[in-house]
Amino acid sequence: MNCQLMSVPKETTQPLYIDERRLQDRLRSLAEIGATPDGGVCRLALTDADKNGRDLVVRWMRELGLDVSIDAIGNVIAIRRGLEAGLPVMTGSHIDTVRTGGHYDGNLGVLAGLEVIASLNDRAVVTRRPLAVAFFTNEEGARFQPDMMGSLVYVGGMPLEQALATRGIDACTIGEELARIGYAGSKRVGMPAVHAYVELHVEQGPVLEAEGFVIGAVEGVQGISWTEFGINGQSNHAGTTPMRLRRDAGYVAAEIATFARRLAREMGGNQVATVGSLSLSPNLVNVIANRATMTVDLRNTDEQALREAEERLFAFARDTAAAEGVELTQRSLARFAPVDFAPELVQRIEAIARDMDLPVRRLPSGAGHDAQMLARICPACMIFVPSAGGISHNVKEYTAPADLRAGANVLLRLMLELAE
Ligand code: HGY
Ligand code: MN
Ligand code: MN
Repeated sequence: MNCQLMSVPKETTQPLYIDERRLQDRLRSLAEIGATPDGGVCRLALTDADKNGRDLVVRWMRELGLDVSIDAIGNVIAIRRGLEAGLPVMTGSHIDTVRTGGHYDGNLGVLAGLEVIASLNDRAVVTRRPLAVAFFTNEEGARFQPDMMGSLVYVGGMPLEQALATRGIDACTIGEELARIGYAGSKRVGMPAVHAYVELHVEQGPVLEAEGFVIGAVEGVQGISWTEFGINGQSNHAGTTPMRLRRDAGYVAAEIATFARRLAREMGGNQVATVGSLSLSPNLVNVIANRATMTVDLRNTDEQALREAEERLFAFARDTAAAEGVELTQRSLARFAPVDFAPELVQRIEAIARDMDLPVRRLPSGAGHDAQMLARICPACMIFVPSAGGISHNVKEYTAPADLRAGANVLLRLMLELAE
């Protein structure tokens, strides 16, 4: 990093570090919004809890002297001016959570970004390029699908009107909810364009902890395929209906769910399959279900293998439904091919970590992230820190303070490098 380019007063030629207590304080304060009795967080996208979380983070952004703008899909982009105008170096993530969310998924990336800004403010460091800290709307995709929706619209991967018209699992639309919580921004989506994007995130998996690494230099994100199946059979009496006369939607849903599991096991490699939601109607002990609605989440780092998994699942669902005499409908909720991050940035993450004596390894991301969308418009990368027990999307999600500090310091260094 070339100091004379930064108007850095003499006393700050020491290396810069983040203030971990301030970062921890912000993580704790944000986690109080939407806090659940079991110690977790529930801030589903565009709910009142999400609004309250947004308001708090926007307040912090303004207190840090950032120029805050809200775009038409509710993404919030906060800019710190540089010595020169031009495209900013951006960091960020999301602050919406799943229903059983923890304190770190998404939140760490946004608040570590604010901590980078605060650390630069403390030392009156002004970078050559502008810096930006963003949080994107509906990264989780739990209430409205697909996931990573705000960043997908930001990079032009989904038309704004289509996103605004998207109806969630509770029948509200994105557009209605953005207006209701006051985050239907006026700024055109996709502004500003970005020089480079760096996202700090918890790994949400077991690898770093199991192998004793502190930093993950993420090579890319695996492919994602979300499908919703609708199964229409015939309700009938559980006691009087002979097995040969049944058109049992519940049975077909159960067969599809166990097939998905067997398929992932049989394909091996990085193939994973999840049935995360399944509802039956009328959902009564003595009535054969006439309706089932379920989702299947398939992922693989290899696009070809993911397509094979989809084809086999869809064929099995069709055949099983036909054999049971029920009607099958299917709808894609999300479909993203695997994404590679910028190799030169992955290398910089490794080099910075090594320079700071932090054990680092490369790995793919099992989870989807906003960074995979930003990679469509600029060089993008991700820094991972360990998740205790590999747990996430679970109230027990935890990352040790030393690891949070390490990740945020690597983020600070890389952003300073990219901003010069
Ligand atoms: O589903 C995902 O991978 C992310 O948490 N939205
Ligand atoms: Mn996340
Ligand atoms: Mn998540």
